[in-house]
Amino acid sequence: MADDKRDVRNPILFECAWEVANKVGGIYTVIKTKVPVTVSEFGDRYTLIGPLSYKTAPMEVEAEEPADPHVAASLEAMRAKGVKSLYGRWLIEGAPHVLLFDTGSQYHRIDEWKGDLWNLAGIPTPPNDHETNETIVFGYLVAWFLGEYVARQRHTAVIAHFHEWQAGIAIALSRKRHIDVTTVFTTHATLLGRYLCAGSVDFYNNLQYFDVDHEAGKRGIYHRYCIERSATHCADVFTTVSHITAYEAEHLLKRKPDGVLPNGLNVIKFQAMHEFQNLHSTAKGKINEFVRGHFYGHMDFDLDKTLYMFSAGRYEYRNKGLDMFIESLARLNYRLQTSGSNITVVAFLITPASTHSYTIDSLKGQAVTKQLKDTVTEIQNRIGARLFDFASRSNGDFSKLPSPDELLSEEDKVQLKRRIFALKRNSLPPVTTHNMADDAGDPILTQIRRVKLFNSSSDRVKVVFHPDFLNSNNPVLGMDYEEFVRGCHLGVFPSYYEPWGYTPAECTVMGIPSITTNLSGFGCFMQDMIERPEDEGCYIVDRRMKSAEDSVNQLSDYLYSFATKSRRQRINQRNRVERLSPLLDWKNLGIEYSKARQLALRRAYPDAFYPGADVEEEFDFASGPEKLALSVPASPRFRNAGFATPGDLGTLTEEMQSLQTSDYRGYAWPSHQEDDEDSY
Ligand code: U2F
Ligand code: UDP
Ligand code: G6P
Repeated sequence: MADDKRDVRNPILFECAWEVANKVGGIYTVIKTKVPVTVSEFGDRYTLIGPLSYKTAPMEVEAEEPADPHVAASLEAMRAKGVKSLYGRWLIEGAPHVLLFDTGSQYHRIDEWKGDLWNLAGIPTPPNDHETNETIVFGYLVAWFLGEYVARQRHTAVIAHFHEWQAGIAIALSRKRHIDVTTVFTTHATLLGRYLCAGSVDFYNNLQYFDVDHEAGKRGIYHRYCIERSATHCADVFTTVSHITAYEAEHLLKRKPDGVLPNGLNVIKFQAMHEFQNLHSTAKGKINEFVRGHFYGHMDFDLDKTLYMFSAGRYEYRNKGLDMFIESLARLNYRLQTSGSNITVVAFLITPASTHSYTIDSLKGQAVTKQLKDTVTEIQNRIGARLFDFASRSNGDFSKLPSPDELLSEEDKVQLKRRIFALKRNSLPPVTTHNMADDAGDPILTQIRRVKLFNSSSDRVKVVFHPDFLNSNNPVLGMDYEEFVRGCHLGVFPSYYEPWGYTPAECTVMGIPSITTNLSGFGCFMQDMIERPEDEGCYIVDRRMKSAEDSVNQLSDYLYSFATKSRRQRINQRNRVERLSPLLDWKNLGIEYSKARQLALRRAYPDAFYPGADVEEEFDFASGPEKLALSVPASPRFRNAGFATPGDLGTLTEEMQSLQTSDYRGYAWPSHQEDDEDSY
């Protein structure tokens, strides 16, 4: 229940997620990278709330006493009832306040709380779903804390922002218990969307026809779905990370999101404009070394005419479009072969699968090339010593200079021959670097076998499947992911289900061109923001209106035209891509979060915002986080003449200008526009 006496001008913000100081997946990246802009807006009025993991917390958090006496008193009251928590600073850029609850300290109350959840919200919970049990205990602790806090601190408005269903229980509880906070719920995908897409359904054409309860029940996730749906409906403001997920949420969670909060990154600006080009060149050198080792005995291609393409992410074969990538590589191979091209493409697939460590062959490849390199260095040193000796004893007589034969000793030749001999092998360079747990059934390997991309000499497209995330300590391809991306020429992410997709966004800020689809949040975002994304090195495959066959052809065309670019064109394209970075910078995207919070305040405390109220002037949305500086050269052509933030696409801004609290009117799905209007 809103207490109208609360001051809405400098609100307190609690942001709550399962991945606060606890890395599981993409939400951690979202929250961690967003902290600096949120801290610059809220300062000490900002606290993140997450679960306490005794394993990782000591590395992530420095304990501290709360400066806010109401937080201290609330935690003390909870401690008296046995709740364990850790309050301190999260040791990341921005050093925000963080509050972590130990769910284990209250696990004994799980049955009581499950009963309460059933009575309050009709949400059933099975006994053995550990993740849901954790979610319930965590949700009850967060709601308990919020209740304690607002009972003590009665003068300032409190915004509680929650991410994903795992943090969602506290939203329903806050509403049912009339806790005087205003809530925002952001979903980064929908549970049903993930499950349905991973199967083989025609997801997007059937979105409005799914019997959601039945589908959730069939997959054993009805209770989780209920939690997600209750958070969606109980929140004052409901948002997602992209328009495509907004559309999905509208149909699967049955509430139109109020707006879209795109994911940003912390964009690092180098002192020298072209530093990222130099980084590309150095990192490519390291990939070259790996390739020499992996393809030992078959290095019949010129590394100066070799392009590195890659796809990376969690192993969701169909959702991440790995099926489409491999098929397009086969077509690219054929086209490069028939056109007599001298270009070689090495395509990397970086996605974790179950393995039994590296193959002997891939370790051997790196070892024999390293030995060759060491031998060459030794011989080089010996030649240098001999040359120096000859020259210093020549006494000015040029005829005393040695012939090449005298410089390379017989022993050197034998040693070199031995190393070269070790490079011989009878088998083709392997497709994978690891021994797979399920070699025969693995979807990537099965598809590679089907299209026969076996790394033979005549193949212009070679494939390397690295079934693990990258790490600079690895003995094979020992590079960090970021360095690897910088060294590549093109990232390929033809996703079918991708609420946002950080991988192509990361490519963009590193100045590496990438391919995505119009079914990924990021792809749609770029399409909305730039007039001709493909001219800027941001290629978008149409997987919405085209058949799978046509999409594969479009992807192959993109790959082929990229492979036929000159070095100068590639350098130019990297410059263009890098210039798009401000679009993805939290400094510009953070404002969407501000707008969502403002809307939440308006909905909870409408009287504070009536036209003419003194507070009205204070809320000048234009003075939010720094906007995109449009001193950027004429190209890229940003779509919006004014501020290029997604809010201008008609989401939260529109909502607030009209001072209405009706639902979001985002983009209608082209083919279903009329149906949408009928049903809503
Ligand atoms: C989305 O990426 P996420 O990293 O959140 O995707 P996942 O790591 O798959 O997590 C999705 C949820 O599913 C849960 C997990 C998360 O809450 O706990 N989950 C599970 O139940 N079982 C599993 O085996 C694995 C995960 C999104 F997909 C990206 O496009 C966005 O870029 C990202 C950030 O917005 O959010
Ligand atoms: N990534 C990584 N190491 C790798 C490959 C990928 O850390 O070897 C990271 C990558 O930087 C990105 C994340 O994995 O941040 C994948 O995020 P995305 O949003 O593309 O997909 P999600 O897995 O969240 O669905
Ligand atoms: C960067 C470097 C150049 C190098 C180029 C290679 O731009 O600054 O010195 O020639 O990368 O580009 P490529 O696309 O062939 O890897």
